[in-house]
Amino acid sequence: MPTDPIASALAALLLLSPGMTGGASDAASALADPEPLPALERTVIDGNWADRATLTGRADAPAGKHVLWYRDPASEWTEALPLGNGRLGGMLFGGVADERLQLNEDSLWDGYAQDAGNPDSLAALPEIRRLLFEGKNQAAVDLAGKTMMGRPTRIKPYQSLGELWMECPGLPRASDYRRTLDLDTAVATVRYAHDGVTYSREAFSSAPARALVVRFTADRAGKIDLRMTLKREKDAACVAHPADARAILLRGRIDRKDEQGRERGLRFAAQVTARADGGTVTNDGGILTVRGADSLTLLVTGATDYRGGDPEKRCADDAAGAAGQPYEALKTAHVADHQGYFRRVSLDLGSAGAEAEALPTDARLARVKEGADDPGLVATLFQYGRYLLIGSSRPGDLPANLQGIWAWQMSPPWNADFHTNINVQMNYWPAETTGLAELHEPLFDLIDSLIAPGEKVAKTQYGARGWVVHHLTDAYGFAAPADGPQGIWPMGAAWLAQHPYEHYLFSGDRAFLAKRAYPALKGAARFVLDFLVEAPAGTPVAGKLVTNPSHSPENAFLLPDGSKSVFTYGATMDLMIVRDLLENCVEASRALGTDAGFRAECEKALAGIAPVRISPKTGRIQEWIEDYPEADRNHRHVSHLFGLHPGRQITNATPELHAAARKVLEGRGDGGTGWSLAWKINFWARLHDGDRAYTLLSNLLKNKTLPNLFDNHPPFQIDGNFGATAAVAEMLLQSHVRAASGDGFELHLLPALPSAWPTGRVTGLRARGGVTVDLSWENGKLSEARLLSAKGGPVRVRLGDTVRAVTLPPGKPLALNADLARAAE
Ligand code: FUC
Repeated sequence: MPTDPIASALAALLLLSPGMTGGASDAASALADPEPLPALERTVIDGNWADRATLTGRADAPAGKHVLWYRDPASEWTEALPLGNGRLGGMLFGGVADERLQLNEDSLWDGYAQDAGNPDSLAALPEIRRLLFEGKNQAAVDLAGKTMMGRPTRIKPYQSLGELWMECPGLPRASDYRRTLDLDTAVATVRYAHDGVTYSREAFSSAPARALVVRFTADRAGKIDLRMTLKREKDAACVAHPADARAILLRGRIDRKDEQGRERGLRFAAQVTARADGGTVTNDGGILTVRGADSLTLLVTGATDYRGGDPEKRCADDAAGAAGQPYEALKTAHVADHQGYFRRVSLDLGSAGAEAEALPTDARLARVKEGADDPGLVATLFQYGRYLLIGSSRPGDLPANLQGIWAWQMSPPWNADFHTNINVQMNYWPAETTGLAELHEPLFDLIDSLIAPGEKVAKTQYGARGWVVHHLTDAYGFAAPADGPQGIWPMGAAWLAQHPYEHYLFSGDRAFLAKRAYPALKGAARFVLDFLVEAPAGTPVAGKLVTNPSHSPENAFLLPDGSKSVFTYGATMDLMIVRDLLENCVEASRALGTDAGFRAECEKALAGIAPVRISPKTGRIQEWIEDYPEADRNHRHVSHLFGLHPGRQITNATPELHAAARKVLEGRGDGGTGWSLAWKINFWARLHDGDRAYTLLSNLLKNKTLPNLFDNHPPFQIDGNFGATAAVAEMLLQSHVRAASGDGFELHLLPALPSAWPTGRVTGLRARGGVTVDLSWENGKLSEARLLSAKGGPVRVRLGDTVRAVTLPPGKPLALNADLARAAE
């Protein structure tokens, strides 16, 4: 008989209930285990994790092009591997003796809908504006702080759903351990050997099955033994499922009351259903024990009542749906669904050699940190951003938040919210260009859901038409200024509205433009038109239209008396966002042949907006109307280059601004936080400087990438992943410039190809105007471009200084050679 308490408890159970499968109540009485179960001894959930098994031996590299893999289980959350079906997320640690699957559901947000607009704002606004125009910034901050902040001033966080903790007591040691995540299949695996038996595990989060699936197998019968329970730091308890002997249920409700003392917290649930082949499954008050199984499939479901319904019923229904299919069918459907998105784009940037490519991902990353190039790893990072968007943003779900859907805390950094002064937008930069346009939809839904609450705040706080959002929002329509004075940034809606318009530019979908994009644009523009004011005499832009109050996201400047301020009027970013928005409104209303009066209003404002200013001292685009020195020269936000990216005001056609933008970037330097670096790579790509873009991309990989390739702001923040993916696409293909004639776009091929990628190939990139582009190049020169447009039509194609007008046949690829001439068929 084994002597340790777990093993003896398991052995006792085996003796007491031979051959029993799934008799929960019998099992409960049979499991007379006086010892505390080690799986329950872990009471503290934190970012770290220790697998108690001792590992020996060295596993071989797995097959596959874009596979993350490791020779150890994760010991920190940012080493675990993310799985997601858009809604249901899991972080798999891959332990041998102790396994952890941390769970998320995308709607599990603390808080509730409330009208946070501050009614004191409207009366104070004229005075705040006067103070700012007169340079009395601190007095303006004080007054705005008292009158403009939302009520409440803070939102509540997105939270972890819970954790599935598993324990495999018979596995104190293992050899040849390996865990992997194949981006092409979206399946994670764990494999190791012990005592002559090879154990394997596979896990994925399936969109078709609405469930996370974890499968345990061994190459010898009867070898699967484990216990498991669901945990959550607060507001929930795990019980035996009342209706399913082989399931455990985490039931919870967020403890949140409104001012009247009414319970407003979401209800939520997670369910784990065990399906064993052979052996026994017993269920003891929230602990499932599997003993002697040949194989085991766990179906993990999760739900909240954010969209109504009963979460426990939803979990049970989803589990029942998944349980009706054999494991292989679940896996096949999942892989097909994932690949339907993932395989639209392929990328090959060259290789650092077979030896480097055979290293585990963490070792490859370490090699890059030491200065080595690894184009294969860059391609994997690019694809990882796409993988993460497929995993965190499916139609019908909430958009990817600051951590996608993956967050282990009850209060993650920055609430894992939707930050609207760069971050949530950055999440969606790769959506259109890398062939994932449908995954943009959750952002459009969020935008639609913000219009009504945004209209209330626009009216209450500014007496304006239209809708406004400030620097962040949550899942409940928060639209007022939050946190502190940096939250008084009424440009969130104006920026967000760029996204549905871009979707139209890429898709050409006029019905979408009319129904979804135009209403969002028009409402955001109405707010802006009412918010703009004329700068008074005595200011550098007297008589011109400016925003007020205003600030350049999160950056401070030094006033002549040496004091610091964040508050001003007409910050450059505001003016660029406003211009972008109004120009998009003009284009959209023309395309729809509608709203001539409103169009004229936009055009009039466009003619009056204060111009972007270039500092006579530094030659840089000024961040503010006055040429203030910035308080932090390397500040992470480079807001005053909005017009370079994601806007399209600064191009080759504006050489002075182009040069002044470059000077801004030189000034800010080649470092930065994760997303900041990602943004700068996009900027350098738009400046057509591939080598500089590559330097920053290398810096991102070296300094801001965690072992599981999550971007490290720090801490982990997913926008840097999405921004990096978008940037690589932007280095290979751009289409934001309008063709010189007609209303088509210029497809700029390899606009920022770095010398580090002399030979490569990309397929499936998307350009505005609905064109799919495949490119191959050798020795830094284009070999062939293939352009495919469903509708066909004229486009301009640019390669360096060569520009050719071509007409694409509908639905048939057109191949161009290195001279942009039609390639021989
Ligand atoms: C922006 C940044 C912060 C952080 C936060 C979530 O406001 O300035 O650095 O990334 O978003």
